[in-house]
Amino acid sequence: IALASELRTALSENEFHLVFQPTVEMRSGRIVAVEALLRWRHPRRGEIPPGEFIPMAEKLGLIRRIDQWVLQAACTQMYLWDRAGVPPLRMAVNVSAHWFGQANFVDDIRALLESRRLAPERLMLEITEGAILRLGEEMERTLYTLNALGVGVAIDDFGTGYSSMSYLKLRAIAYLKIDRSFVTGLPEDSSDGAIVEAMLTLCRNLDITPIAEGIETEEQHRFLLRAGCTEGQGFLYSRPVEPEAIVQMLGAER
Ligand code: G
Ligand code: G
Ligand code: MN
Ligand code: NA
Repeated sequence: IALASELRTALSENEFHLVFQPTVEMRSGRIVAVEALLRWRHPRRGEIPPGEFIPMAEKLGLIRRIDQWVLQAACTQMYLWDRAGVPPLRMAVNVSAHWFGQANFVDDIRALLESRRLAPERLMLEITEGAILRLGEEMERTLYTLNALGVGVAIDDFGTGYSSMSYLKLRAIAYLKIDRSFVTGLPEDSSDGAIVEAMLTLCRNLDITPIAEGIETEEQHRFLLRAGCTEGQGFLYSRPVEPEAIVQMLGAER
């Protein structure tokens, strides 16, 4: 309960910051995107992981303001990287169902992109299957409007939610993030192998870009590459890092 009241002031006290985990193109190893991940630096308890405070923020009705802060901070970071000479990357931002489900969600996104003079194609929004399930018809309209705007939508933690696949028929999902729980057992676990191969076939046939998560070993990388996975993320390539590290990784590459 103490932590909950401190979460209320964390925004105004500047206790949040973002780290960025690179996403690579599997064939080349080139960094093509980053995922913004929220961190709470608590003055006494130190770093608190989002797994602990995001559910709390949802219960307290704070999640929308936090998500808006994250999106603004991520867009500002893109602008700063541009100025530092970092080649344009796609920026992935996690969005909760609470905000995604709001009627004016797309207007907020459009206004933010315009204020930072960012091409919509550079932004990707990650939502979970659970969020899709909760939104119903509202979701359909939001997805189509985002598509028209040029902002890509990714399904995060694909295959772990309590959801059907019928939303894929809308043809409005640009990316599927294959959850780490299916990648961990590769290449030995034949169930994980079968599931991942099926997901990759699905992506290929629906024109969706697959992004595998939690890749930690060369063997996992090789399996996924051979099975046709386009993009990957995981400790094998990079942990989530501070913004300056992205400049060091990519600024020098030019
Ligand atoms: O960074 P870490 O692995 O601890 O993230 C744990 C979970 O918290 C991830 O699954 C991610 O989806 C979620 N998360 C991280 N950053 C954000 C954020 O800015 N907004 C929301 N809604 N969720 C986030
Ligand atoms: O739910 P979401 O996929 O948005 O969360 C990403 C989280 O997964 C981040 O908190 C990040 O720290 C974590 N993560 C990223 N890559 C790896 C990995 O290779 N192994 C493990 N164990 N965790 C990872
Ligand atoms: Mn994510
Ligand atoms: Na995920």
